[in-house]
Amino acid sequence: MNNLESILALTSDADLKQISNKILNHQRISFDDGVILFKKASLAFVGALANYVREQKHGDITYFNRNFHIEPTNVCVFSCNFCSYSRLYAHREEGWELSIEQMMHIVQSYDNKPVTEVHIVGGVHPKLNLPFFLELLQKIKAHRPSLHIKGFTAVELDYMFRKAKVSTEEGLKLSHEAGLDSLPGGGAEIFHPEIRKQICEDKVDAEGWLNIHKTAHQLGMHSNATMLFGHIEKFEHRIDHMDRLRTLQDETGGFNTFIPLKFRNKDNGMSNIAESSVIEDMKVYAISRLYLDNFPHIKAYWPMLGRNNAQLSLSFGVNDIDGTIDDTTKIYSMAGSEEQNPSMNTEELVTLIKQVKRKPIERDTLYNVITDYSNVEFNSATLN
Ligand code: V47
Ligand code: SF4
Repeated sequence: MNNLESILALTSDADLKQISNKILNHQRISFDDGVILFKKASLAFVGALANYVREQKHGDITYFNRNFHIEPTNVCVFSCNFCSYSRLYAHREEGWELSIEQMMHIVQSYDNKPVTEVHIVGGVHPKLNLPFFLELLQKIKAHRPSLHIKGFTAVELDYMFRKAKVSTEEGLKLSHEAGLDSLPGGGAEIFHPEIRKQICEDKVDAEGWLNIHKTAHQLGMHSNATMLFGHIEKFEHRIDHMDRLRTLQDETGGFNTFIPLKFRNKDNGMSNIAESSVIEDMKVYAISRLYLDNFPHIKAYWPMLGRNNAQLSLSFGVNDIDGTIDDTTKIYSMAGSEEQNPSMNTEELVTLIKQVKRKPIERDTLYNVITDYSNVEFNSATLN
């Protein structure tokens, strides 16, 4: 009996047996199945199944990329309760807004480095608008045409397009033409209105978020999707969230990666809520892998999760650990993430992946292989 068979043999629960049979027979699990997994299954059970699916799809491959972040501003017109930024609108003296020149300076600081992607994400500043960002996109592309620009959450885009009085399609076309290559997954939070109105009432709703991604896919752009979990949502809300994504993915096929984001509770309007346990976090990764059968990749965002738990997640359905983020991404450090100044170089990332016996592959944003590091040995590779 292999590891998977022995774990499945341990359960006598008829529901769980039926779900595992579906997965082993490559059948889609239902909404109710997803909820049952959260309610009844042990971590070992969902983990073994998720690892089976992960290895069927990707073997031991674990992807990472070389990217850097630009946060144009931390000032935001919205007031999501879980966000440590939202207070800054009231405390403007703590806020920053970068000019195009300053952002180009950041881009130029990577001129001699082999990065393949810039991830642009920030608050929704009341003054920053579509023409400003179109100019930024054009300047980045003119300076370094091969750099993939993954930028602006659906929340930022929705605000910019409404302010510029352009349709979603028009706005995305203009952005794409100016150099925007793909959309990051932020702003999704929890789609269900029961939860959304309590945690982020004033920003784009589920339909708006999904419509922006759908339109981007129709224009040939890829995107990611996140889910902020571990606060006031119930299991049903998590599955509802994934279900809406699975349905859209059936239609467009434009999503690359699903990124569950663990809620961190430092210094925000939801600090009274305890953070989820590592066991719960791993269950979320595993059940995401099982539910989102049409998503190619599940990503653990290591600056939020910490390095050890990112390693652990590679046995629970995750096959991507983001990139060699090399900056001070304040949205996470301010919310209490493990990593205050997240940065890992390639050697450290490769070591982290090899330590758990997976195969490190550097990818570009669209998952084209750049370098297979399986046989590359670093002399001084140590990780604490
Ligand atoms: O949507 C804000 C999250 C997201 C907190 O597409 C918090 O590759 C936890 O979407 N606790 C933005 N999370 C970041 C994002 C992202 C990150 C990495 C990769 C990609 C990608 C996208 O940050 C927001 C929100 O869900 N966030 N505050 C908090 N207290
Ligand atoms: Fe603004 Fe995003 Fe923070 Fe919400 S999560 S307050 S939209 S920066």
